[in-house]
Amino acid sequence: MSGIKEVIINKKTNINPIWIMRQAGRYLPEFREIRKKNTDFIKLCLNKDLSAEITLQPLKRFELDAAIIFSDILMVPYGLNQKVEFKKNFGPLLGNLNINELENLDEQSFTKKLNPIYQAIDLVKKDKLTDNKSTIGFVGAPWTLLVYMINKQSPKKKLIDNFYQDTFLIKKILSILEKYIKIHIKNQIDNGAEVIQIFDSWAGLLDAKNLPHFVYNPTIILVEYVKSLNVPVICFPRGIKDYKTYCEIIKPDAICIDYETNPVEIRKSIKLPVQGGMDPKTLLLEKDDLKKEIKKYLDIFKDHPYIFNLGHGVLPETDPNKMDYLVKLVKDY
Ligand code: 1CP
Repeated sequence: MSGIKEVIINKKTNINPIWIMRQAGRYLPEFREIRKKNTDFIKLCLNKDLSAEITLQPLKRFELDAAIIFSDILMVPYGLNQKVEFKKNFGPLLGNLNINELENLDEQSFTKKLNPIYQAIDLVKKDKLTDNKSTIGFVGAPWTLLVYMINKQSPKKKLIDNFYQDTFLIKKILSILEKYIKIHIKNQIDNGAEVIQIFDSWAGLLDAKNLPHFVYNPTIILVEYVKSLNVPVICFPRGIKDYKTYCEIIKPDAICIDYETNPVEIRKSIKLPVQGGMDPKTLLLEKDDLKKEIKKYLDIFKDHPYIFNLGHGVLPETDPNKMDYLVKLVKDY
């Protein structure tokens, strides 16, 4: 059994498996080489051979315990026929939503459109590099996808003023997302994904009174669905203030924490296996300071089932040598 599953399923402590969010990506020169020649990001995600190759790139360099498939949470809106493009120096840009089109979706054409992702998972799973490792599939949580689908761009700056206005549309999108995220999860599992991570990157935008409607209720349905398929599920509700309540309500198999969350508090209040936490900016520090911070997380979670990861994606300016140093330190701890 992979280290990741030993922690999640058997609650093992002191083995410290490690994978890193965005481990396949822009900090790697071999990725940038491929990306330069493939300017259309969506097309790149739908190229099964390149997607599999990019997924495996970090495993060739570092002793990581998991492969996370090179894709994007916005492939679901794309599969739902919303226009999605990634503009240079801007980020994702989505097209208008057509409510009639949303009504006329069908399962087969969604799966057909996203099929190269599933083929890439199959390729990754069959590669020797993933022997004894976990192949991780993922989805965006309904709330985070709703944010992109209505906001049509990153809410980094802010949500559009009338974001909540069209309650009919919001309800419709959430019910469609529930159905199609499930299909996307099932397709990934059928093709070899052994763990599912649910990214709720914009959960932190909501205040406590809106969490039940937009985060808790839709996420519980997905978590129960993944569990019913006998696959472990990790949730990452980035930016929420109350991880304890989230865990009590959602009951994921493991919880991924962001870098603004106090790990000592998490260790005290949460019994579930924990993943992540360290600030991605730590990897930009000198090795001595980096080492201190890595040791801090490992010490805090020393008698707790813990998967090492960052508290958000690895930054593009990260030196791959620092990543190497990190992985070796965690392995030798
Ligand atoms: O070359 C480039 O410009 C593309 C950069 C890039 C990459 C490498 C994007 C654009 N997505 C990805 C891959 C990706 N995205 C993975 C691959 C697997 C891995 O982790 O190695 C994963 C899991 C994601 C998930 C994802 N996409 C999230 C959730 C995690 C998070 O970062 O909070 C989100 C929010 C997205 C949307 C997205 N994709 C890309 C961008 C620039 C954004 C927007 C982020 C924002 O709104 O600020």
